Amino acid sequence: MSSAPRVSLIGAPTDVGAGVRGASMGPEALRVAQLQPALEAQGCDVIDRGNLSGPPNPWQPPVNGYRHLDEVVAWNQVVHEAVHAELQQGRLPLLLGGDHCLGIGSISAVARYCRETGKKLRVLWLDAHADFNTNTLTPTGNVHGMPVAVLCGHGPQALTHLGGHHPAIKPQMVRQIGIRSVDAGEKRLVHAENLEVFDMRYIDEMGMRHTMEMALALLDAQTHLHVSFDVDFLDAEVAPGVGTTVRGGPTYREAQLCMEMIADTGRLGSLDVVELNPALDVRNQTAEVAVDLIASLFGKSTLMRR
Ligand code: B3U
Ligand code: MN
Ligand code: MN
Repeated sequence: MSSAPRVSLIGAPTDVGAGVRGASMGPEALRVAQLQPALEAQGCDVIDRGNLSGPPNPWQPPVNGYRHLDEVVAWNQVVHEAVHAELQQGRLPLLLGGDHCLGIGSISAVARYCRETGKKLRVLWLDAHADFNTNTLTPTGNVHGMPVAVLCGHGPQALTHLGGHHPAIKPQMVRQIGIRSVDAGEKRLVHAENLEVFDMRYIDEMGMRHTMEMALALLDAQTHLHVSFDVDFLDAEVAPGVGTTVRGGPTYREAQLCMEMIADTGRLGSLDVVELNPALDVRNQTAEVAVDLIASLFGKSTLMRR
């Protein structure tokens, strides 16, 4: 990284998009795991903006295939404005989720900023899930299973038009890594939209190094790289503190290499860390692993000089 970025931590303590409660405690768990000092050790200037506020989780069943749509919209509106404001100030927004529905507000803001500044957007979606459901495809109605589809234009108008541009992004801007759980209808949409997915089989066969070379190909000086890090990307043995664990994810070492190779591009412009669920964690270990990985994403390396 040429110069250490100026990072703004933005807490979004909600689980309105999730099927299991507890991701609302994620921001504080990351702070307790010393996220800010870990970033400062990499030379970052860090401001913690504290937590955004929004409606409580009403814990209701889905309506028209969406659970808590009004609350999801409200949270994403505040996230959108907060993320956009940081980018406009030349800072790197680090969204502390909260569940992954918040990627809608965050990435629509990044996309808007890229349109305003003529940058090219590349989104890396690190996740066990494709998050490409719609209200007719979803088995649960949980909006955290839908953010990529919404960003690509499939969803309710209140979410798809959040940044004033529809669709917010094109599927070609996205690379998904670590995927190992996709619902049947969702899988058809992934193929129909030509979403580029490096699933666990691909990583098993080709290795993380080759996977990341592919996912990071064709970046240039004009590229803004957004990383949306769903903590359930990691193997459940390393990261038990998430609501929807899926066996067979990247190991700690594979995840480290993934983060280091992203750092080496020098193009990281914004980050979401979502789905951390302290209610399911063991002595905050998942938060600590996430902080270790975020340090690598910001350039921490054992021997190489920065
Ligand atoms: N695909 C399932 C499960 C799921 C997606 N994202 C998470 N879980 N975290 C769904 O509900 O859409
Ligand atoms: Mn996700
Ligand atoms: Mn997930």
